[in-house]
Formats: sequence, structure tokens, C-alpha cells
Amino acid sequence: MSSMGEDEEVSSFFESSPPLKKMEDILQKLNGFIEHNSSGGGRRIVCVTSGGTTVPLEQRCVRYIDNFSSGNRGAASTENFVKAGYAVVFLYRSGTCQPYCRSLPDDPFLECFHFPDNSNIQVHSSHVEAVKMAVMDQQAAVAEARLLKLPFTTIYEYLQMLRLIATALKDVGPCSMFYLAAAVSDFYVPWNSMTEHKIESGSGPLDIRLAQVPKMLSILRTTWAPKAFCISFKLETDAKILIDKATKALGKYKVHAVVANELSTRKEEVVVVSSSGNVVVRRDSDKPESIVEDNLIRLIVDRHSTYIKESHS
Ligand code: PAZ
Repeated sequence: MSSMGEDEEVSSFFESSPPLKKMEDILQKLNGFIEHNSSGGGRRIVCVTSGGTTVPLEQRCVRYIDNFSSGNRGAASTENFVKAGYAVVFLYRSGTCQPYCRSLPDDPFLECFHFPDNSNIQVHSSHVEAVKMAVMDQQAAVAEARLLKLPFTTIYEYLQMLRLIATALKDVGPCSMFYLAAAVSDFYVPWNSMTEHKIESGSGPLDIRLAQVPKMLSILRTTWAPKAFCISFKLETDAKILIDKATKALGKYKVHAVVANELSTRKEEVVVVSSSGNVVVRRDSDKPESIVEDNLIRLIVDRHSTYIKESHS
């Protein structure tokens, strides 16, 4: 029997996925955001994906497979894209790191505040600057309609939302970008072979067979949003194979660049792999507040500008 082709695997994945909740609401927000930012000023729009997808083991999910991603890269990159003038669709895993909140103490966040009397709440002086910047930057981005946050949890939600966003951005063409920093599950339990109720314990070891999640990058590039500038990410734990894997992904998916990073050093340096060569991007280690995303987004924005110019000539 012949195995399914890539397109068939993708169609079959979507046909068997549980329907996306609040799809109309998401579409309305998305179309309004794109219309607002692309008409008139013609602002560039980037979809930043962030955090990890879960793989449910039961339809009425009690247990799931998850991954390590904190969402820090996506949140920090979003702040930098907004600073560079972009409108950002932030497709993020619920509960992971949010733009403008990275410098706030999250453990425990409520310790930032105190009550001098019953009718007033104040921020402790040690946290005033961080809270003020977080609130002002976030409010400015939202007030100017430059940040649209869309949460996902499962691999099913993530891929359906990515398809919606890509299709909605199709007409923005070269001024749109995909910056795919989310850690997307490679294996999953197909919805129709998943048990409905909580898996019972007490009958020995549990055997689960995971299917491969169809690769959506090719279809994003060829069909959903073929003119968008597209940056994918490659994470490895073995530095020896990282660049080779990233180079293969670049060729296979025809993305414009692959950002290669190794788990333990991902906050210090990344390598941008593209047809014009490999560029190592580092955090400025002499500036304590510097993050690798400051330099990474500068480079990506530059490359995007060149891409837009070339697309118009
Ligand atoms: O979310 P985070 O800041 O903890 O980590 C970022 C990252 C390593 C998930 C990202 O840079 C990345 O490589 N994403 C793609 C992972 C993959 O190869 O599927």
C-alpha cells in the first residue's frame, strides 16, 4: 500500500482535528487587526509564534505531553518587532512568558504591590521602574493596535490558528513575516484514535503509539502565504549536528532563514543560517541588560527590508 503524500497528510490532520473554539471571534479580531495595520500606513506585520504545543492523550484531556519552551524568545522578539515599527500577531502558548512582562518578578508577582491604606495600592519602590515600563509599553502597543495576542494550548489549536493567520495575511504579501519560534510537537495522538475518557490506571504499563505531526512549513511556504518572509527555528541539544540540521531545513522548506540554537546556550547566541551564509548573533555580554533578541531582530528586520525591496523591483 502506498503511503500518504505530504498534502494528503496535512488535509487528513485538519479534517480529523477537533474544531477550533471561538473561530469566528479569532477571525474577526485577526481581520480587523490586519486591515487596520496594512491599509493606509502599510505597516509590516509579523506573526510571532511562541511557547510549546501540548499533545493531549485523552479527548477530555487530563494528561498530555508537553515540552520545555518558556516563551521567552517569542515574548522578547515581539517587543523588539514592535520597537522596530511592526504590528505583531503573537500566537502564544497560554501561561507562557508575555511581552513586556519579562522583567517583572513572577515569583511571586503579587509581592510587587503593597497597600499603604485601605483605598490605595502601591508598587514597592524596588519594582516601580519595571512595572511602569511594562504597563506603559504594553498599553501603547495595544492602544496603537500593534499587538494582537492569540493563545493556544494543543498542537491541534496551534496548527489551525497558524493556518488561519497565514491565510488571512496572504494579501499582505512580502510585507508580512512568519517568525516561528514556537516549539511544535513532532509526534501526536490522532484525535480519532484517542480515547475519550481519562486513561485508566491499574492495568500495567501504558502503550501509546504516536503518529508524526505532518510538516506544515512547506505548505505555509507554497500555499498559505507564499509571498511572506519566513523565518523558522531549529533547536538541538547536540551542538555537533545543529548547523547541519538547520542547513537541511533551509533547503527542504525553502524558508528565508533558519535560526539555529542549542538548548543550553540559546539565551547567549544563535546562528542565522541562510543562502547568504551563516551569521552568529550574540548577546552583548558587556551590557547586563542586553538580550540576544535585540541583535537578532535587528538582523532579521534588515533582511526583511531587502526582501521587500527585491520583491518590488
Ligand atoms: O521559548 P524559549 O525561549 O524557552 O526557547 C526558545 C526556543 C528554543 C523554543 C526557540 O528558539 C526554538 O528553537 N524554537 C523551535 C524549536 C524546534 O526546533 O522545534
